[in-house]
Amino acid sequence: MDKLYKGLKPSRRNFLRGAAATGVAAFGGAQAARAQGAPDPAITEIKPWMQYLGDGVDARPYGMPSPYEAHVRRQNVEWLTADPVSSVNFTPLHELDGIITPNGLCFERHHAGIAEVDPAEHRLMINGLVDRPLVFTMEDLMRFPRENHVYFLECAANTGMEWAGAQLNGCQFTHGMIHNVMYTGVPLRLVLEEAGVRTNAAWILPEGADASGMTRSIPMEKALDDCLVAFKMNGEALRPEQGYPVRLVVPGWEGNMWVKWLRRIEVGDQPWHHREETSKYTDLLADGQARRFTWEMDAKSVITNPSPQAPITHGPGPMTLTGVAWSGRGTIPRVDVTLDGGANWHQARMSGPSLMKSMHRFYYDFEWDGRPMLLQSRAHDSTGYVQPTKDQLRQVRGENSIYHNNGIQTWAVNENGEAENVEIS
Ligand SMILES: Nc1nc2c(c(=O)[nH]1)N[C@H]1C(S)=C(S)[C@@H](COP(=O)(O)O)O[C@H]1N2
Ligand SMILES: [Mo]
Repeated sequence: MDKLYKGLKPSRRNFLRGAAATGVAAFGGAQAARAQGAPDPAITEIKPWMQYLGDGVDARPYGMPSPYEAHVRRQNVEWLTADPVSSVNFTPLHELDGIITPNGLCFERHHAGIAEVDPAEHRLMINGLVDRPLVFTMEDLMRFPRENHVYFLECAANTGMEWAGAQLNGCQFTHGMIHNVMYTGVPLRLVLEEAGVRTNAAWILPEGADASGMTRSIPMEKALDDCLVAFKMNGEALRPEQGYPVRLVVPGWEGNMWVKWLRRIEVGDQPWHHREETSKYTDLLADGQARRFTWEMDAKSVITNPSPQAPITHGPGPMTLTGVAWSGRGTIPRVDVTLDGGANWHQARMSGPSLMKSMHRFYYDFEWDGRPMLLQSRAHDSTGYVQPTKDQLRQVRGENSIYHNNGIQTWAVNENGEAENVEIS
């Protein structure tokens, strides 16, 4: 026992309480204090798993989470769409920490379901305004110099249901159309250079191999900048849900452009309005005009714990609040947090890698007095942009829009620690 706890430093919690900063007390705060009164069966009893030999190394060739983590899963909202084949499910943000989304929990958005592609039968074709139209096998693609980058992918419709007011009770549903993954892939620039882009080429039209054959026009400037033709996510092959064997990565831009099951890239001199999805991804303003080409994802943040699906269960005292922040324009040097609906703001503690166009993790450590709270977070990105309130957004964009809602989210926490999605002005 002694040995187990020896390495532990006095914690901030015990320091605040003035408790003896050694041994068990330093380890578990209130929990450990309780255990000192009555014997804790979790310590005194011999548990079943101490009495049998466990699975050997041949039993789990592809590891899965503990059965006790079965509640950690993607979820869809049935009434949202007519059919699960053209629909969306949501990343359980409130169950995650750090900045990387595990592959099996990355939200999915399909227009025609998941294509099950045989990589040996898959090709990527480059045609249009190029000197040499080319067809690549997967093996050909992997011979290019490849790179690793962590990027978030956010659907432009993320938080769209919240335009008119607080609706869905949980950050999984209000903010879960996002994932953050390390991609391994070839810079699109290298693939385009191989084909020889003509001087009058200004746009590309990537196309998917799924039944929706999804296409999106992307300006050449972006294609040559930081786009990737990616075949790995978090070290392993892309999952079928995410476009196996190859997808386009369009850092910082709306998820719709990240074409999955990428089979063709046409090079042209203007956007393909008649063929692509762009018409749907516009933001209708109050005066009937629509914002077009709103590709970049604005800075945004959300508190993931506590939140409606993750109430405070431990009562008043020291606690850590956490959340995520991201910007399609750079990094997130700073996040502010308020416990009282914006009367007082506190600078959050950032922890983990701060990477361009990637999710950032923030924490705020405080003593909860047990009184109701109105929690909000406000992201600042590296361009100096500050996340607006929902009302500020509505003043500029009206109420018709669904896309690009990056307004500040509020959770009302009651004295029992339960959280609810609310809106305050
Ligand atoms: N081929 C193809 N690519 C696609 C889609 C699709 O239905 N088919 N959906 C797009 C949309 S709208 C989004 S938000 C992202 C979702 O990526 P994900 O499923 O990895 O979360 O993929 C985009 N790429
Ligand atoms: Mo999307």
